[in-house]
Amino acid sequence: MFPKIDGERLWASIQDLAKVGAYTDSVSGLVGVNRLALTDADRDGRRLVRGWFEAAGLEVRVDRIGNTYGVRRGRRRDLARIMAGSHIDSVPTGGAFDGCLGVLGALEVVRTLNDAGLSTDRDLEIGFFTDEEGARFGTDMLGSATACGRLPIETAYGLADKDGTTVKGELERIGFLGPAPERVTPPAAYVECHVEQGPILATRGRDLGAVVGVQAISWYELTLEGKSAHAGTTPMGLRKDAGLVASRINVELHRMATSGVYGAEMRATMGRFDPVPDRVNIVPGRVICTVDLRNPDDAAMARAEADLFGFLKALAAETGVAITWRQTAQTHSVKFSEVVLSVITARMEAHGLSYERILSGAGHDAQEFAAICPTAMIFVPGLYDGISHNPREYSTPEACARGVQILCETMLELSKT
Ligand code: HGY
Ligand code: MN
Ligand code: MN
Repeated sequence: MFPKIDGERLWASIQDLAKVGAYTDSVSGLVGVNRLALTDADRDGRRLVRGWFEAAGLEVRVDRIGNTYGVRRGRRRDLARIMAGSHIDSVPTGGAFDGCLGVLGALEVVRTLNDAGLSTDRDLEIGFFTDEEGARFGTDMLGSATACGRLPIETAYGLADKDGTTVKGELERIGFLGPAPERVTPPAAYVECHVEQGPILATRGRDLGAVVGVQAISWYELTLEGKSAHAGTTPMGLRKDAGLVASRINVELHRMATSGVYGAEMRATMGRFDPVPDRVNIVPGRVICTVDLRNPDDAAMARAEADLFGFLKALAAETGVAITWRQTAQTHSVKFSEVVLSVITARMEAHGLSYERILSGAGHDAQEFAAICPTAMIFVPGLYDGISHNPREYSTPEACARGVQILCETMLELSKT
């Protein structure tokens, strides 16, 4: 018999956390969430959730990269623990669910076990990881990649935002540069509950998703150096227009992604496009822009990158605009554990829930844990085509409760010895 999670308490926690960093979106008029990593809003969200961890009787620690964990002791401390978590930092135009459902869902599991007076064989450890989004310091899964050993902490500390402010400086400023070592010992298993952030589950009428893995991700920052010039007096043939070159790169990205040459699932995005001097009557002399490539197939990703580099070199030679680039994030495609997935799907079937085995289009902290322990994820469908990284992000109280009930039961099953 499994305890029933309290869906209303879960929903209330999600809504309470969403108030931290709430903003009214200038485009949609909707209230969204802006808790960009290591800002004051992120600090306030961290303090709130850490307080909830403490109130739930967890042994709380903050590590050297700001990851924050809470441990609920089991009977057999000699055994490896079961972990669950996600992130509470957001993109600047975020919603209430991305990451938060996984952290507050894990907290709801603890609260439920406390209410039921249930103990477990293994320790349960929940947590939130620093800067999963990468939207400020330029690389995603920063905290969990450091915890699991993909990113050296000195590299993480040295990353800086557009203003040159470093990760380390911000951790110190907000009081979340903790003393605990950043590397984790491998847990027995890691499970994460997350909104799907896409249209598949809702379109197919599925209650939940059993996430089989994550596609490859590759981010680049490009610097285009042309020549700023008078928009009225400079003949078209004499220009070195960095803005035009950036636009041609964006068109090429779209052509590549829709060509089918790199597989039907390839996605490419130029999310950042910063022209300088950014004035109506000046030909942009410089543009800093970004490229976000996604592909479920590592080999196809590598081909796309090589072809893109070839395009950039030829474009520079043709236009006289210098193009340099640096990779800011790279994660290969990840397969999750069939053992953990079998527990997740067994619990879904026990509840008569419909589900889809689904590959994640978005990156997640779980993909870092997949490198060190058996890992899998539970997806909860979103409304409005599952839109995310947008204030319209929404899932229902019922769907969130279903996902967290399966998280609870999966953790309890995995905790058994
Ligand atoms: O970019 C991603 O896939 C994630 O939201 N950080
Ligand atoms: Mn997320
Ligand atoms: Mn996200």
